[in-house]
Formats: sequence, C-alpha cells, structure tokens
Amino acid sequence: MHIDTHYSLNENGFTFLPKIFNKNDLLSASKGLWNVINGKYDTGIKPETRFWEPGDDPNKIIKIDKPHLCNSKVWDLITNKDFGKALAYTTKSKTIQVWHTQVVWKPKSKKESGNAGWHRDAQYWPFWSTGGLFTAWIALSNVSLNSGPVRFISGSNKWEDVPGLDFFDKDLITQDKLLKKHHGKTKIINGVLEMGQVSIHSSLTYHSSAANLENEPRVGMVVHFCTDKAQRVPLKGENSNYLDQLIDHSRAPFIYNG
Ligand SMILES: O=C(O)CCC(=O)C(=O)O
Repeated sequence: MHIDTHYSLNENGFTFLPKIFNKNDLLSASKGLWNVINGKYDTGIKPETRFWEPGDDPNKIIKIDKPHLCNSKVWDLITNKDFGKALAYTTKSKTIQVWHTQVVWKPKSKKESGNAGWHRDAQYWPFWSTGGLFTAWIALSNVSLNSGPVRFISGSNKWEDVPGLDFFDKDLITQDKLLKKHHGKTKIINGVLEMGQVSIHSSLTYHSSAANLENEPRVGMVVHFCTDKAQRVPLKGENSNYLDQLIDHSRAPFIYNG
C-alpha cells in the first residue's frame, strides 16, 4: 500500500491516502447524498440529525449526520473492504468500526456561509477516549485550494485544548487571532484532493474549512471510526447511552476485522 510519506498521522496529526474507490461508486454515493440532503431516504431510515432543510439558504454549508443509514449507495461506500483495509493499515489497527458519519456538502459560498470553524473532533465526544479515534474524509468531488478544503494544523494533535473554538462558529478571523495568541505561527496544510482521495486525521487534530469560491459544490463524506485501541468513557446524564449503538452493526458496521 502506498502511503503519503509527507505527513504522518502520529507526528502531523493527519495523512492522505491514494484513490481507493472506483468512479461509479463515488458518483452513486454522491447522488445518494444529494437525495438524503433533499429528504429522500431509499432505506426508509432518517438521518440522526439534520442541520440543513430543503428551502434553507442554498449557499450555506450542508451538514447532515449519519447519512449512511439513509441511502444504500452511501452505506456501500463507507463499508468498502479496501477502504477498511487502508484505514487499518494506516492506523496500525486490528479492527475498524464506523460509529458515526456526516455529509459536509459545501456549495459556492457567500461571505461566511461555507465556513466551518476550527475544532478538534474529540471536543464533541465526551463518551470516548482520545486514542484510537480518527476521521476519514472521502472527497466526493475534486477539492481545489479555492473550494474550501479541510485544512489541518500540523502537530496540533499534541496540543492542550484551545478553549473557545467550535465547528459551528463561522468567524474564522477571530478564531485565527485566538490560535495565534495560544500558539503563535502555525503550519497549516490544505487537504487538496482529487475525487476519491481520502484524508485521515486524529481526534485531537485541529482543523477547519473556509469559503468555497468555485461554482461546483465541494463534497465530503466524513467517516468517524474507532479502532481496537478506543475506549468508552463512562458518563452520567446526557449522552451516557450514546455509544450503546456500537452493538448494532447495522448502524455501526465493522469495516475491518483482522
Ligand atoms: O468538511 C468540512 O469542511 C469539515 C469537516 C470536519 O470537520 C471533519 O471532517 O471532521
């Protein structure tokens, strides 16, 4: 397997994989996601959460959680065996289980409408340890520098938490100031990808994305996965049962198992 040796998941906090999927599967999944966005679910199952509804601002970033439950082609994409193998190889793991997904579909932006604020995924996952948790971002369109690619802060997987950062905060200018105050000059790497390529980042890596200035939408299928090294953190109250769905493999499929 060819691995991009420029960036290491351990050292930099992210890496890039070569193309894994065939074009038809990518196009079918993309069409499937568009159906989900428009409220058409071929499996009859609704997504977990919608942050965009038909009729909402068409220039706004569209995020919908767990679209793999709603469309069989999206399910097929994220359970692809070669994909599972590549994630296991890259993370040096014995098992790979997908426990959450999102579509992040970014049409041409107006002002801040396409921004996703700086964050680390672990800040939203109090029920998980930080080790053994990763995100794979599958490019379902070509992702140019101008299309608002996901960008990563190299080495930020080793940082302490930076309070005040959030995916849903579109004010990247204020966030950049905050980052500068805490860490001075940072090295930011853009995930410029061809359709079918994949980036992987750890749960602690700070990342964000800015405006899509292209006419075509920038489309990412975001796959959150845990390895055999991940550990549940017992919680009380809200979210305490969230990971009980791990036992339901029709929601949380194993895509690599030794
Ligand atoms: O697709 C984006 O712009 C943001 C994605 C993201 O936050 C993630 O992959 O964890």
